[in-house]
Amino acid sequence: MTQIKYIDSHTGGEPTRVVHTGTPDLGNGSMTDRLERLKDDHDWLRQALIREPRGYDWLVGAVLQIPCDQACVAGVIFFNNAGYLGMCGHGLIGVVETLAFLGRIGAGEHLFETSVGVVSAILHEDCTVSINNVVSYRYRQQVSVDVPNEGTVTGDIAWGGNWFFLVGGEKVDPSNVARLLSRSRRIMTALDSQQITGRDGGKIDHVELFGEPTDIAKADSRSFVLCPGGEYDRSPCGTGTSAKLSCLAADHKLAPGDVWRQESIVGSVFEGSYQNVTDGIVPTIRGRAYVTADTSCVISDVDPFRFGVRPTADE
Ligand code: PYC
Repeated sequence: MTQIKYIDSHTGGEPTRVVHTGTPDLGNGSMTDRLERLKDDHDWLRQALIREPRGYDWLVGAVLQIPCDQACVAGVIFFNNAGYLGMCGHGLIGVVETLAFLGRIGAGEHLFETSVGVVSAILHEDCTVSINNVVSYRYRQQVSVDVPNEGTVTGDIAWGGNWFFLVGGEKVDPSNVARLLSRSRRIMTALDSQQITGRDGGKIDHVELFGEPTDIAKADSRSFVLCPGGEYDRSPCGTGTSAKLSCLAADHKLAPGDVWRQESIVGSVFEGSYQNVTDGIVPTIRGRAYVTADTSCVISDVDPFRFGVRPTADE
């Protein structure tokens, strides 16, 4: 029998499960090395926590690690139903709230090691969190893809810690979720089959559809984000908002330091801004997480479904 302790939270409606006790030994290497070790030798942890009956398809998991760099408060490895994520914006906001809940950090700036680099986060006095994401950039503009049942769809390819294909002109509304899911999945499959990738062949594993916000007094845009594993982000997506900011910057539609308010399909909002750097922008994303559970889970050797009932299609 194995016992794992984790804290659940949600950031703008999107859940994060942060494992803080009971993680297998992943060594002392970089977060990339430890991610590989988790994937190769201990994927059971991801399966047990994300698959039913303990989890569900849109849940993101995070494992806390002792960082290599003593300037960092923690190392973090993110995963979901399909595998492992380089960075996760809503997830990092959840990690900050979780560490505050555990009494490990207070208000102020904190550094985190991830598999795509060191990112900083500020826990504000009002309990909101700002993350300074990895350098983000638009890789290609106005790329066409042939999508079954639809024809040519044109969008931008941008990096925000994950690879995104960004398409405008959508009606983003909860009443439209079935259609948004079906359309974004078809776009994702078409990108893959037509070998349209990010830089160095990086797989585009997020599709972001944009439309008008519910209320222009509340937000500048509303988005629907399809994640690897076939589910959609309930939050405005931190890495997706970073990718969007890189396109706005490249198009000179948002000045450095100005605020962009990105609304999600469920109506939650992240505030984003950026600073220019040589090879792109450094996005800042601000949102709030709330703890929903403080749990110890039991993985029994005799439970036939201890590692979940089924793999997802993408696993
Ligand atoms: O907030 O960056 C994000 C994210 C990625 C996948 C789900 N959420």
